[in-house]
Order: sequence, then C-alpha cells, then structure tokens
Amino acid sequence: MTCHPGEPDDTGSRRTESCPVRAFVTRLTPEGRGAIAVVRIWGPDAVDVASALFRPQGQLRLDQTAPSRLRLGRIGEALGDEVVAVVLEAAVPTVEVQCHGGAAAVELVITALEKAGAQRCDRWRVTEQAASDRLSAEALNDLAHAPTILTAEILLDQAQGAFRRELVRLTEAIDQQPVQALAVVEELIRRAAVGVRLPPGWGVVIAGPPNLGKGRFLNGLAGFPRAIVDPAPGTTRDVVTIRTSFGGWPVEIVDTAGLRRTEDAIENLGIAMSQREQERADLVLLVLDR
Ligand SMILES: Nc1nc2c(ncn2[C@@H]2O[C@H](COP(=O)(O)OP(=O)(O)O)[C@@H](O)[C@H]2O)c(=O)[nH]1
Ligand SMILES: [Mg+2]
Repeated sequence: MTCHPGEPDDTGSRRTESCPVRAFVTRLTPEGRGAIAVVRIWGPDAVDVASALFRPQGQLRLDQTAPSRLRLGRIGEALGDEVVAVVLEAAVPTVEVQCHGGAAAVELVITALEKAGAQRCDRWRVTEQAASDRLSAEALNDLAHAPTILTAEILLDQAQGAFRRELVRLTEAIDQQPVQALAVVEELIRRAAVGVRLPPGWGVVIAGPPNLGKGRFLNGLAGFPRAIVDPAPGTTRDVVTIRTSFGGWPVEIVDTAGLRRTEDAIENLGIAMSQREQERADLVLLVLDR
C-alpha cells in the first residue's frame, strides 16, 4: 500500500494502523558535494521527530518555534552537524534541515532522523507531490541535473506545465483548425527527440583509422589534454569521454580506438568497443586521411 503520511483516511482520522510510517525523510538537494544540503522531514510526527533530535543553540525547542523561523542548532550523534532547521507552513507537518553538503554530513543527519523513527525515502516522492502531473514531476527531477542554462530553462518551462499548455492548445485547435492541429502534433513529435536528450545530452563518437588526430581533436574540443596523443598507431584502446556543450546543448564526446586489422588482442577489444559506441551514438564523426 502506498503510504502518504498526513493524509486523512476514509474515516477522516489520521492513518495509524494501516500506515505505520508517521514521518518520512529525504535529501532534497541533488546527490553530489555542495556547500549546503537540504533534508526534508514530513508526516504527522515530522515536527516531533525533528524536535527530539535538534539541539538548539538557544533556549526554545524546535516544536516551540514559530513556523518559518530559522533556528541554528545541531543534529546527529556525538558533536553532530551544525544545521539550520525550520518548521514549514504546509498542509502536512514539514521540517527542513539545512546541513553541510558533504555526503558524510548529510548521512549523519538522515541516519539520526531514521533512528528517531523517520523512514528514509526517495526525493521523487516530494517531487511528485510538488508537481501538477507526471511530466512536470519528471522535468522537476531532471532540472536538478540540468548541465546548462539552456537545458535548465527548457526543463523549468516543462516543470511549469509547458506540455500541458500545448495539449490544451491542441485540443482547442482540433475542431476549429485541424490543419494547424496537425502542425502542433508534428512539432511536439519533433521536439520529443530533443526532450529525451535533456539532461543527458547527445552522444558523439569520434571514429576512424588510427593515427589521424582523433585524440588531438577530442583534446581540442575539451580544452585540456584528456586523451593520450602519440605518433604510435593503436595508442587508444579504451573509450575516452568528455562532457561539454555547444551553444548550450549538452554533448558527450567519445574518442575510441582507431579501426584497423590487428593481431593485438587488447587493441581488438578497443575496436569492438568503438563499434558498440558507434551503434548507440547520435552522431559518428568519421575522421579520414585526405
Ligand atoms: N601535423 C599534424 N599532426 C597531428 C595533427 N593532429 C594530430 N597529429 C599528430 O598525429 C599523431 C596521432 O595523433 P592522435 O591524436 O593520437 O591520433 P589518433 O590515433 O587518431 O587518436 C600524433 O603524433 C599527433 O601529434 C594535426 O592536425 N597536424
Ligand atoms: Mg587516439
């Protein structure tokens, strides 16, 4: 059964027996190191759970603090992490804890909350609640990983219902201007190919015979010496990847082993890898000797 803490059940009372989870905890900010991370606790017992752990710098406990007031204190075993906690004004009791952003600090805080009775869950649950529909939720989720401003702008637009607005426009046009409606459908299908590339980007593979400057080309695009460049043919065996963007569009560029007949077993593995990469690429840049 899906558990939504804080939602009244059919009888109007808070779920207790059918739903034992009285507080959920998740990290709101994306994975990876940052100066600050935000941890959210929500559910009927969220304020109690957080307040029991929060060691305020001042006198008042967290559950005695007015909503929206930021409080400095500590959470976590031993010294714990120095955090800012705030009770939010929300339909479901909710507390947000801003802790240090390193993986260990976040883990310290979440583990403490788990031990106090909160159930750890995926950020997706919060995203789903915040968004108006599934597509907006996915866009909001992807927004956390947007590699460029352009992709962030598109994903933000989607998170705010761009697709839904297009569908409304489409349904209005179907009766009155069917030709225009068809054009909208075609445009949406065309843009779908772009949408699925956000945020991972497009895959570009550099391939071709050995010793033609593929590695040097990759390094030029990267702006730093990523691949080994050497006069000896067959130097590149592994797949060498960089992430960059062109005009705001994210691209993953993959340099691969030069394609030739060889007795070298390791080089042959590299050539097989190159062929696999070419099959799944959006674009293969074949480098040839003129
Ligand atoms: N003259 C000249 N030499 C190049 C150029 N690009 C690469 N090379 C040289 O060609 C050799 C092979 O280059 P590399 O990038 O390793 O080729 P790959 O085997 O295709 O990856 C190296 O000695 C490079 O210095 C270029 O544009 N001009
Ligand atoms: Mg090479």
